[in-house]
Amino acid sequence: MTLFRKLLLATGLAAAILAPVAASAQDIKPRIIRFGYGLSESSNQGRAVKFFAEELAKRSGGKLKLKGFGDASLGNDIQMQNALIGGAQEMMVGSTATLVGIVKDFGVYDLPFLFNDEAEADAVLDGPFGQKLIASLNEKGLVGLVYWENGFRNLTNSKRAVTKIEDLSGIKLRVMQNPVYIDMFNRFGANAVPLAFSELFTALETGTVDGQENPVTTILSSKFYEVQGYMTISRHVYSPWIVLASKRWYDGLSADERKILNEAAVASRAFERKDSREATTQSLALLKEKGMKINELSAAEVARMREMVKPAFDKYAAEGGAELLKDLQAEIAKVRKP
Ligand code: TF8
Repeated sequence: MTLFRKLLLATGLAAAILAPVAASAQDIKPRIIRFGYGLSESSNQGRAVKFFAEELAKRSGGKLKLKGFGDASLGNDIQMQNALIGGAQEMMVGSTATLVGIVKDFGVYDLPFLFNDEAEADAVLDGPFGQKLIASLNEKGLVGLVYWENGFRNLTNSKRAVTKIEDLSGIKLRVMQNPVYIDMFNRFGANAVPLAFSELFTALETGTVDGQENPVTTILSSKFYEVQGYMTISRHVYSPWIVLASKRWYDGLSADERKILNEAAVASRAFERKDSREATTQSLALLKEKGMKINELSAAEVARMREMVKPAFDKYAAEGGAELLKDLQAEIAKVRKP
């Protein structure tokens, strides 16, 4: 061995120099990954899925082929979760809120007015609290890769402008299939109707429900402005999306494939959050242009709502969520700017 080679090995430089050779010898099989999602291809969700597919192709020399299936064409969130658990589908993205049937703890994110802004959400979700919740999916047959941003949720309806809580009275409001949401909106005086997102547009159109709540990006991309005249910027819940893989499938991947998948997921997270945040401002302007009557909930009204839903927090704590809620609030306090 030459002195040069010896030196290389000793300093560990060899690994770096030989890395390109190793890359081509990586254990990657050609695979098709069926990735389901509920929104349209042109939504922020659709754009992020496309980005993810491109990243995977780039990092795997085209071997890992992600095929996106939008508009809930593989099923709604809950149906897809079950398909992943059974191994009939490889991947999906959906709201954490719809995971409560599998891991109840995910409901903690749905309590209202927890996060003040996106930076707080990022820090907590990507930090130990959010990662511990993600890890709890493994024993249920799911692998959580990363959180994406769905966003702060706002109210829309076809009846009237909502400027105070009382305006919600009697409004049939579609909520996600999640007890925290049902409880919260019933306390606000609405008539909460749990329904899969895939059925929402028709339900609004036919008057089965009068209103719904979602981030402005979704209100635009799902064309809710066509059937909803009023929007109230309430930002009542910060809603995360979670990118999931079937554990059965994931366990069959090589270490190299898993590494590529995880790294592409992290890249997609950065893309998705930036893109969604840019789209939020733009969506608001477009919704105005489409003729929606938009008002912002006053600080005083938000304070009233906070007061009104205190019992929802107590209920959540009493039903076994006390410690989790305390942990979450402590994590938020750590990252909150004074
Ligand atoms: C909802 C959610 C949905 C998302 C999407 C289907 O209201 O916010 O928009 O989970 O992935 O159901």
